[in-house]
Amino acid sequence: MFKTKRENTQDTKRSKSGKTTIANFLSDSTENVGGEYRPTQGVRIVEFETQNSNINNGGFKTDVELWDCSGDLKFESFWPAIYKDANGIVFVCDLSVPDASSKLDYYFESFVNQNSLLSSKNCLLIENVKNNEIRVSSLSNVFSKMQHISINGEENIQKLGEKFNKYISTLLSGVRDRSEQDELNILTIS
Ligand SMILES: Nc1nc2c(ncn2[C@@H]2O[C@H](COP(=O)(O)OP(=O)(O)OP(=O)(O)O)[C@@H](O)[C@H]2O)c(=O)[nH]1
Ligand SMILES: [Mg+2]
Repeated sequence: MFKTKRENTQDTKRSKSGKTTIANFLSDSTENVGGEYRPTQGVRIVEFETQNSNINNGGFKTDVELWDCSGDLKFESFWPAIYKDANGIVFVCDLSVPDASSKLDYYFESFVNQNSLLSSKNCLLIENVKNNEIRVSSLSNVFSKMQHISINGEENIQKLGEKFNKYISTLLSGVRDRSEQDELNILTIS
């Protein structure tokens, strides 16, 4: 979170970790950090094409549908519709917020542990170090072992696109392996 001291009670219920800012950057590569805060109402679907950096994929472009969720628990009833059929989950955190780690654990339990197709291997953690604020929350075991990108909005958000593409490549390989396995299963059954 941003300026903790100035936040009101309503704001502390929200995550404000930078999910929408990052989703906008990934979808159209415009850097607009520090703009006016507009809390996401439930979920917003962003579609874009990414260049695949994995050499095995021959540089093919991949269509990505990114569901940018609100961090506000009042939208929790939306979550099952969000994680259903998801190929991966990207967590965005701001560890300058004291309860960031416990919130992450709760989101992991709610999104990843409820979907049998997901595990921490399909997940990515983006740590948004806004304004170089001090880390006061430490990651639990599951998050400290996860693929991790650390960004400072103003300094290196540009590097995020490249790293995100690598993450998409790993997801794509997993999806392909699963569909090949499904085809084999069908052949075995028939
Ligand atoms: N200075 C700075 N501001 C940022 C950064 N990332 C996000 N912000 C600002 O922080 C506020 C919240 O960012 P959002 O991207 O809307 O946060 P969110 O995680 O989508 O929030 P919810 O939709 O409420 O869950 C906005 O005013 C952003 O402009 C950053 O890296 N640096
Ligand atoms: Mg948002």
